[in-house]
Amino acid sequence: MMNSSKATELHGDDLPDPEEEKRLAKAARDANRLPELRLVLLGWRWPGKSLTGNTILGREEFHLERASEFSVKRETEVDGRKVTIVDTPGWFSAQTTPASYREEMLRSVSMCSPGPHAFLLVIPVGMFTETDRARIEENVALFGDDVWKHTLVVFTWAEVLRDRSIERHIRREGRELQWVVDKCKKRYHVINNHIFGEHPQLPLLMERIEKMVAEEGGIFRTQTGENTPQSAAPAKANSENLNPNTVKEERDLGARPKKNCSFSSLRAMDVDPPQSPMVEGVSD
Ligand SMILES: Nc1nc2c(ncn2[C@@H]2O[C@H](COP(=O)(O)OP(=O)(O)OP(=O)(O)O)[C@@H](O)[C@H]2O)c(=O)[nH]1
Ligand SMILES: [Mg+2]
Repeated sequence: MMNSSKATELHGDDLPDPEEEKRLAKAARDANRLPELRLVLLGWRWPGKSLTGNTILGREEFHLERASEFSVKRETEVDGRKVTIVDTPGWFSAQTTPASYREEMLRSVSMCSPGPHAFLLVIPVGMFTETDRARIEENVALFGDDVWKHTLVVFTWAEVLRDRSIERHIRREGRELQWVVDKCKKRYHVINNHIFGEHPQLPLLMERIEKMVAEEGGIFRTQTGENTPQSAAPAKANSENLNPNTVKEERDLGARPKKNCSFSSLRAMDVDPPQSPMVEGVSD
């Protein structure tokens, strides 16, 4: 048992005052607070990008159960400020991303001019393979090297964790997932998409994004300084001719969690066509 003199030592003046620490942390949060937030959702097919967008916006803005070919922008006021989210077409696990999808992914940047505060790389909690890592590397690389500084992993399917911590999950999944987390400078956030509405998980995510913006000295900008797509040139020339409409979707749903679904209506109601003059406006 601790004797009284030891106890006095531990509560002495040398130790930080917890109240003071809380006050400083709040001051840092307030200093980082941004008047608006622009976010781009990235990821493979079906990890919950759209649902994550809805969770953040607190409204059913993005349609689920549809594989979108286009980037879709939605914005609404959350906690007293404008939050803009661009949802992008998910890439495939079993093949190189079609050129039209790459162009759409890149277009997401100009859809939230002058540039996103963060890319949210959506990864479901679950098995994570070398192919998953390689596809992430290949697709995120479309935005240039700097993109990693502005990317935060958002883990979905949080319920799969049960009592396990996300740190333990990352360790257990091994070096492939650790590679991704390290590329993002260990910036990650677990989101529970079953919790809709006010919940500390959202302010916490916003704070993490704001901290990242503060640490990286601003928003993401393309290397040319303009937020226009740099190049949608394919990694492999023969992928140019892939037509997403003819892709055998079920075969390509290599990403977990797998789920059978109908992709018959690829042209969702909520898409912004690439040529739309409304790219900067809300399309509703
Ligand atoms: N249980 C659970 N289901 C989720 C979670 N996130 C998404 N889902 C479900 O997974 C399915 C796919 O979610 P979406 O948000 O449409 O996924 P997506 O990444 O936008 O999919 P694509 O646009 O087709 O690439 C839907 O049925 C969601 O309800 C989650 O965290 N937990
Ligand atoms: Mg979606």
